[in-house]
Amino acid sequence: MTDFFQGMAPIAYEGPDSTSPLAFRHYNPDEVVMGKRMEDHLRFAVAYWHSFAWEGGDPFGGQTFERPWHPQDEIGRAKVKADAAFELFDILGQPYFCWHDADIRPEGDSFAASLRNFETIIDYFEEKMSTRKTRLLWGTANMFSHRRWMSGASTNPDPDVFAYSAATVKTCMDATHRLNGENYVLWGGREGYETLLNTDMGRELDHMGRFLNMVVDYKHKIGFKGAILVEPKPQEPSKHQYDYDATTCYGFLQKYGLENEVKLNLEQGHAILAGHSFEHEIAAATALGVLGSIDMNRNDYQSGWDTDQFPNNTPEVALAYYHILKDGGFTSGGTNFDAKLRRQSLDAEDLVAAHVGGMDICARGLKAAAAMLEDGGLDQALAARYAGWDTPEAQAMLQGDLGSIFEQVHTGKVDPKPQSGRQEILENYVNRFV
Ligand SMILES: [Mn+2]
Repeated sequence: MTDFFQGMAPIAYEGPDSTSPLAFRHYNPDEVVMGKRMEDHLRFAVAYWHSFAWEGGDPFGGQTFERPWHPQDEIGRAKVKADAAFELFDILGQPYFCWHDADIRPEGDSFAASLRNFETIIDYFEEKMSTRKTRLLWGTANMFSHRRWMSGASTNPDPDVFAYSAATVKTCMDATHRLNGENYVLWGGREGYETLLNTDMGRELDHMGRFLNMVVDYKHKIGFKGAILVEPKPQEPSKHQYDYDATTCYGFLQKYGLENEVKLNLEQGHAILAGHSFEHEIAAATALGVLGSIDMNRNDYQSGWDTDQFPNNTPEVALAYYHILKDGGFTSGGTNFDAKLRRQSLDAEDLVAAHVGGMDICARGLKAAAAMLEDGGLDQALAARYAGWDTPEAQAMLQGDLGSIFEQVHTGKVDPKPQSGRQEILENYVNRFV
């Protein structure tokens, strides 16, 4: 036990009228929404990196947080950090957590020394998880922070770094498998480039494709049943990231024969950086059959960089879950809070309140999304808008060719009559639910 959270009690559901700053007003794990418990729909995870590894630095200043596990360079303090993390999990009652190797263990002076530290903490997690409901949503490798990754991991021009990346991912997949993780994620931290003047893009993409094939082969070799997920992001830290957005990733997966093996972990903030909305990315992934999991957060709409704030916008979140529910909901995936405190939010209470608020916003969004689906208004509007395609003539056209279609149009049998897209009416409809 640490005294970091000072014995804070587990957060309770008190209903929408509660005025307590630390109570759930909407997240009621056992409440049934569209035939499924809310906890089983949302599948919340706490992200170790933002909540326990990040020290409050930004590009202009260093650490603002002072935690009992600082400095993070020693295995004893890594265990104190783990103690505090599981205390937060007990307070929130969320079912999952997620980590990078570098979040949970101190870096050693060799690959083998880092691995010993990592395995010590994995043992420690295993012991803690054996007496709790907390499970692992996914594990991943941090292949972007240490200077060895400055020119990329699997796309590095140096084959020694490719080798180091492969060995690192193997250890993280082994640990994820051991902890019964439900997915394994690869975010291409520095898989991209700063300038084409020193970059052979075609060769780097081929290496990244080969690397991901090795990951999939290893998953099958060890019998890992979870999903392999890649996470799109358009820029930052590299000027040009290869995994730009959902459709770019899908094209990459298809080129390297992985579209049936790998799915996507989509993030609200990354969608915004790519010039998309979150629901666009989710709808694109569901249309392509590759929705895996989500990293829930929000970006600042003015600053233009990845601010990783906790979500607080019900309409945005509702439309995201609308597309997730429409796709049948999560299978192995879940809602991971890839979100961090503001650097002035120093207190343990801030960390709890941030998650409580985020979970509540997601619960509100989920309930609104379910209500819209059950009402069916948006589906009816879509069916009406595309009704012309239900005729035998329209279906036959799809089997025809340009010449036969030309004959229909040229003889005057086809005469388009523009119809309203009804956008404002549909926006007003959504506003009834959010
Ligand atoms: Mn993320």
